Amino acid sequence: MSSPVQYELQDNIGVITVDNPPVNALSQAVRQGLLDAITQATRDESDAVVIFCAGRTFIAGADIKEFGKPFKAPGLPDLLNTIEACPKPVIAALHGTALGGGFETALAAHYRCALPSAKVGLPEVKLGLLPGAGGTQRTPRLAGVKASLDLFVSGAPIPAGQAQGIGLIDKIIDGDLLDGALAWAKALVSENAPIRRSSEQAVPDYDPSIFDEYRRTLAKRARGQMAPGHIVSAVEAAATLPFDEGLAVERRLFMECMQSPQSAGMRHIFFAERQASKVDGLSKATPRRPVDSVGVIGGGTMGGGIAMSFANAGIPVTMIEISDEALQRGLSIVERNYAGSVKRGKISEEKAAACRGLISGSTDYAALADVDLVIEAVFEDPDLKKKIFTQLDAVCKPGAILATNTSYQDVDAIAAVTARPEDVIGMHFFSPAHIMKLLEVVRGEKTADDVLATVMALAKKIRKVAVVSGVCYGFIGNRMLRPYGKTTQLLLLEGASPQQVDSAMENWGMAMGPLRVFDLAGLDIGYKAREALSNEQKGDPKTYRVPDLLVEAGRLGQKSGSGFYVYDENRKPTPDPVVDEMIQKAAEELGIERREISDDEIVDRLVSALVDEGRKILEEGIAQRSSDIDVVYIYGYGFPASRGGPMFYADQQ
Ligand code: 3H9
Repeated sequence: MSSPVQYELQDNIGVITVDNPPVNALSQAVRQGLLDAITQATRDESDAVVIFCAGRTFIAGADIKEFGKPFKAPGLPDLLNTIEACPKPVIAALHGTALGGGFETALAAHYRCALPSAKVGLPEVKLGLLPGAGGTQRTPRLAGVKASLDLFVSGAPIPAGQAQGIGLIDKIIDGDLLDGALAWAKALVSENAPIRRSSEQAVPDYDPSIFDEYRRTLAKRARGQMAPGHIVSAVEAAATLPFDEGLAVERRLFMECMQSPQSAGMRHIFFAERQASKVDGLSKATPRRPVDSVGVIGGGTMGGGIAMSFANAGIPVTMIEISDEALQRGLSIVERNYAGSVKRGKISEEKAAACRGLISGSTDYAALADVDLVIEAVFEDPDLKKKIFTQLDAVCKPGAILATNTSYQDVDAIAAVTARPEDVIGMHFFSPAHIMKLLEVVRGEKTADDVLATVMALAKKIRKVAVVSGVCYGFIGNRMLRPYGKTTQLLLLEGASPQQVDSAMENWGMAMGPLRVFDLAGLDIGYKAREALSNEQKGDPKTYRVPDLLVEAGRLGQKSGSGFYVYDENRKPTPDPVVDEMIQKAAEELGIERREISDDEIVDRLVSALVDEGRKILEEGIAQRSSDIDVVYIYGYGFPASRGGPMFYADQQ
């Protein structure tokens, strides 16, 4: 089998080319190939060595598929020490995304150049890891302690220009990368430029209190996570120990992370997210319809967020509302959101203006005659939705995709009011839609394959993580939320307080406890939905007695200043003894004897409620695969990524 690493001499420069599609990950064969090539370059007549990659990117990291499998030499840290020890200048030439072990390879080279479009980063923290091939020891020696901590703790890649500004890249090359790198290598040789090993440099001065400062911040921000704290310790070792000793500390901390269930969960999610974009039985060759313009019906919070998601990807949007007044209100929400993003430094003023300029409005459905995709985002009234789809069927051009953003309703029933059910699909966004990454794509019974393929590809373009769901009440996410919510209510009646339930779940890792979520969403929403149901559909009255009492007392959640908690003007929740009394009284009336409930029992029963429903969803074929359910809960419901999602967690248990 031919090696994924080639070596050749070009005008006395040894060129090492890594060619391991799709992202040049450092598989065992690549590591071995790099070792062989650098050994050859050390011995031959080359004056300098360039490490370059074929394809769309420089090395994007260690091969994550090899993690958790038996180790095969050469190890990456040893390989990088060998590269750094090379007696001839080694130049790394970067394009695409040089990430993790890939960027660590570049840091072991003596000089680094990059295309202006390249990005570099150490994203290991997103896999529950820390840079484990010398990255935590070499980066601080080049960029200082603070910049390194920021890079490792956020895991976010930075553009080559910014990396140059902090000393991680030496030269930006415009034009052809390999030509530029070869010319620079020759210039370095003719100048007799020194061999600059990052391991031999001293860490620039820093304030020693920085480590405790980061530990304090991370204890709150990354509660319960192992990798961020270990990153701080590894950088502290870089700053205080000789290179070899620091490297040993990094190795120990990396292995602890690697063997932790947290990293296993996060690695599972990495692959689950990519797997979710694949639709079983749909060939890659399925044609896609062009989507160059979009209509959004409804200018509420949801409609506005959806419009922004498309505008942010450069796709023009027409927003439809029933009156000029409602339209202006919708457009001004969009305006406010963009202004907020500019203020928080998330986007530049120019970019915000350009995106805002892509969103226009109308009160006339005729404005949708030429759009390629329409998304209906009005409130959850099945009759209203059907009326809208009848109108869309009348005005939209043939081949336009007609999508509903419903959270619960029957997509097939909506499609049935049109003469083109094959063009109808569900696109369930999560609020705020311009920020939340999850998109449930609901495949109706008659949805055409090319419509599904188009929407899945479009999701990627608007930077969403898409998961396919079949039609059922609440699809994957909200359907699982029902037993979770019901179990929460039972726990209250049986003896837990709202704050105990919330803090048990938050300490376990949920972004927000269930009662704070209910208060945020508004208790009146569930109340109204229940009004439309028969007693049989509503189920056991114990599972909704307390929220009903709260709504009837005018406590609708955050929007009315009180719900399960009372809220101050900053929306800070405080427990309310009135609610405790209400729960106690309801328990007495329902004949429930209250008892002490442990935090473990709370977590166990709530997670089991999710998992049991998830299992049914899988059995019924609503979800394609168990990992899709995990993706829905991580990206849409604040489930901790370090637990790998409810189904992965259940498997681990
Ligand atoms: C590390 O380096 C540890 C070291 O510090 C220490 C070691 C001792 N391995 O995302 P895409 C696959 S930890 C294996 O759709 P894009 C991916 O599964 C690593 N496979 O493309 C997918 O496969 P498929 C640190 C990988 O263009 C295909 O490539 N590095 C890896 O949207 C395309 O991926 C990272 O964490 C990998 N490392 O984005 C970087 N990476 O087609 C992780 C990707 O079968 N990678 N695949 O579904 C990324 O962030 C993105 O993939 C990247 C490209 C930005 C590179």
